[in-house]
Amino acid sequence: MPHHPDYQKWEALATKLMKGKPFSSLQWQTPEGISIKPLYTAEDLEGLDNVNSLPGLPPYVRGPVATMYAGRPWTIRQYAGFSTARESNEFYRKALAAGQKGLSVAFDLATHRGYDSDHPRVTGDVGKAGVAIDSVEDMKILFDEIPLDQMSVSMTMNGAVIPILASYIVAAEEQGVSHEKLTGTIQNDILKEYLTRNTFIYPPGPSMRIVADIIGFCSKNMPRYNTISISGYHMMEAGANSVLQVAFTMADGLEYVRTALRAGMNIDEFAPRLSFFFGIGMNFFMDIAMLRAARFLWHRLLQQFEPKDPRSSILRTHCQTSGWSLTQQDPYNNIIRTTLEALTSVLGGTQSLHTNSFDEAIGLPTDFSARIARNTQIIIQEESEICHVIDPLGGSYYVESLTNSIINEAQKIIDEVESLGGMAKAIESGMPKMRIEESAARKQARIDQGLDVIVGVNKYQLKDEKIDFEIREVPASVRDEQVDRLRRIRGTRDQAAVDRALAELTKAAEDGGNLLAAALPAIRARATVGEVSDAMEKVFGRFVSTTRCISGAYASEFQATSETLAQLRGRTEAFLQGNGRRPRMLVTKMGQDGHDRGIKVIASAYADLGFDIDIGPLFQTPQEAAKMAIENDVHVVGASSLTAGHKTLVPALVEELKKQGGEDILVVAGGIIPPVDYDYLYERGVKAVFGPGTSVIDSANRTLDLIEKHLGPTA
Ligand code: SCD
Repeated sequence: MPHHPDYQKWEALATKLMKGKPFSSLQWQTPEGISIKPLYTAEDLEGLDNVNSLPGLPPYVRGPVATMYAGRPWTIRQYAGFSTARESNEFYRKALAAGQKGLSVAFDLATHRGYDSDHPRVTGDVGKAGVAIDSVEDMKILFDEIPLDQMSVSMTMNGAVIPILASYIVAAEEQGVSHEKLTGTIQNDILKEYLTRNTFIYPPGPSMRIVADIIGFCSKNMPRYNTISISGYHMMEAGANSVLQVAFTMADGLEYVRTALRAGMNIDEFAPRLSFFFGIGMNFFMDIAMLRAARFLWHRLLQQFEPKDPRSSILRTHCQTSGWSLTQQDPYNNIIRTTLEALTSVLGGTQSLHTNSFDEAIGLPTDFSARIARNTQIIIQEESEICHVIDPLGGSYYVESLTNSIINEAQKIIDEVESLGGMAKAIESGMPKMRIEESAARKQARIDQGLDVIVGVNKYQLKDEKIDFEIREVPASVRDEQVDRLRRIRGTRDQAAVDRALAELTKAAEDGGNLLAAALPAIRARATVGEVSDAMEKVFGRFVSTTRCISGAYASEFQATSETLAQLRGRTEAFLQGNGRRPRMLVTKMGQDGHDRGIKVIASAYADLGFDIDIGPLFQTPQEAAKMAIENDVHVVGASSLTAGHKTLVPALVEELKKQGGEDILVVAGGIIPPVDYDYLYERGVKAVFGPGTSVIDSANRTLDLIEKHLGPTA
C-alpha cells in the first residue's frame, strides 16, 4: 500500500464510486504485457534509474540536446515521392515554400528492388508508391533548384542503397556540392527488411557488408551525413507492440555497431552518425515512454563498446505517425489520430517528424491532404507554445514509471536476442518475425471482437459512407516516360566507359573493395540503377525469402464464449464434410510490394478458422500466382495490394487464370484500394474487395459464401 498520507482517504473515496466492483477491475494489461494502475504517485518513482537526469546529458532520457525545442524545433520532414522525378521535384519545392524544413524521398518499388523501369517484373510498380529513379539524370531532376549543400535530405533506401546513394552524391557533385557538405540520412537498414519490409536484393551476408561499406565511406567523406536510420517503424506497422519495436530496433543497432567494428572502424568514428526511426501509434503515453526508454537503453547498451565521445551513445531519431492506424472508413478521423500521434512524438522528444496524410488508407496523398498533414506540425510548433519548455513530462509519475517498465521489458527481449547470437542470427531463427506476427494477429482478434475500439470501423460506423475528396492516381504513362529516358541515356553515353566501370564494381564485390566508392564512377558514366545492382548481383546473387505462418494466436485471443468464431469454424467443418476437403485459398502479393502484414494476418487467422491456406512467395508475377493457384488446386486467390498496383496486377491475375485453365478459381482482393476502383475490379472478374478495416471474420464468411455459391448445391 502506498505511503502517501492521504492514500487511504483516496482509496475510500474511490471504493465508494466503484459500487461494489473490485478495485483490481481498474487495472489494465497492455498488449506489451505491462500492468497499468489507475493512479500513480511519487512512490512509483523511487529507485528508478531513468528519473532525474537533464536533457543533453547521460542517459539522455529527457532528450539528446540540452535546449531541445526551446533552442530549435524538430525538423518537419514529410516523406514523399511519386510518379516522375519532375513531378516529385515540383511537389517538394511547393512543400518547402509552405513551411516544410527537410526532405524525405520515397522511391518506387522498382527502384527499391534494383530494377530499371523497363524490367518486365515491375510493370505494375513504376512511379506508384514513390518516385521512379533509373539514373543520375533522374536524381538531378529530383533536386533541381534544391541546393544540396543547404537542404538535409533523407532517402528511404535499403535494397538498392549503393546505386541510389551514389546517384545522390553524383547529382550533388554536378550541382557543385562537395561530399563533405552533404547533410541528411540514408535508411540503409537492411536487417529490418528481412524482418518486415522486404525490399532486400541480396542475401544477408553481402547486404551487411554494403551497410558497413556505406558507414565506412560516409564517416570518412561525409561527416555531416547520417549513415543509417535504424528503423523500428516498419516493425510497428507489421504489428509489433511498443516493447517489441524498441527491443528489436536496439538489437538491430547493436548488430550494426558490431559490423562496423568488425570492419575495422573505431566506435567514435561512426557511432555519432547512427540515427534511429520509430513508429508512433495510438497508445499516447506508451509511445512517449517508448522514445524515452529508447534513449536510455541505447546509452546503456553502447557503454560496452567504451566510447570516448559522448555523442556516440546519444540516440537521435525521426518519427512517423502510424499508417496502419489510419482508416478508410470516416477518413477525416485520421486527422485527429495523426495529431495525437504527432503530439506523442513531440512529447517523446523526436528530432524529425513525418505526419501522415488522412487519405493514406485510400490512396496517395494529394496536395490538399499533404497540406493538412504538414500544417499539423506547423500548428504544434508555431501556435501551441509547446516548444518553449524542455521535456514537460519529465518527472511525471506515470510516464516515468511506464518508461521504466518499457526499459525492463525491452531489455529482457534484447537479452533473448543476444543469447541467440545477435539480431542477424535471431532473424535467421525466425524468432523476431514470429513475435511480431503473433502480436499482429492478437491485435486483429481484439479489433474483430470490438475490444480495441476504432471509431468508424468497429464502433460508431457511418451508414452511408461516401468519399468526397480527390484521390491522386499515377498514370501508367509514367512508365513509358521512364523507359524513353532510359533509351536516350543508353543511346548517348560512352558504353565502353560504362562497361569498364561496371566491371570494376563487380571486381570490388569479389575482392572486398568499398562498394560505394566503386559505384561512383559507374554512376558518373551514366550506368543505371538496374545495371549497378546487376553488377553486384553477379557476385552476391538475389535473395529469396521463405514465408512461414504462425498459428493459434488469432483464435486464442478470442473470448472462449465467442459465437462468431464457433459459427465460422462450424461452417468450414461442414464444408469439409460436404466436399471432402477444406476451403482452400492462396494469398499472394504480386509485383514488388513487400508489405505483408495483411496477408500474414489473413493467412494465420483463416487457418485458425478452418481454411487451408497457401502463401505465395513475395514478388510473384500474375503468371506465377496463377500457376501456383492451379497447381495447388485452390478455390480462391486472395490478392493483397498496398502500393497502388491493384489496377494492373489483379486483372492480370484473372486473365492469367483463364489463360492457364484455372477459370474456376475465384479472385478476391484486399488492401489499400480506393473505393472508386472497386467497380473497375469487379468488371474485370474480381469477386470481392476487402478494404482496410474489414473484420477478418466478415471477410472469411463472405469468401466462404462466394466459394459455396460457385461450387453450387453440392457444396
Ligand atoms: C538540433 N540542433 C540544435 C538543436 N537541435 N542546435 C542547437 N540547439 C538545438 N536545440 C542541431 C543538430 O545538432 C544538428 O546539427 C542540426 O541542428 C539538425 O538537427 P537534427 O536533430 O540532427 O535534425 P535533422 O537534421 O532533421 O536529423 C534528424 C535525424 C536524421 C538525426 C533523426 O537521421 C533524420 O532526419 N532522419 C529522417 C529519416 C527519415 O526521414 N525517414 C523516412 C522513413 P549537426 O548535424 O551539425 O549535429 C520513411 C519510411 O521508411 C516510411 C515507411 C516505408 O516506406 O516503408
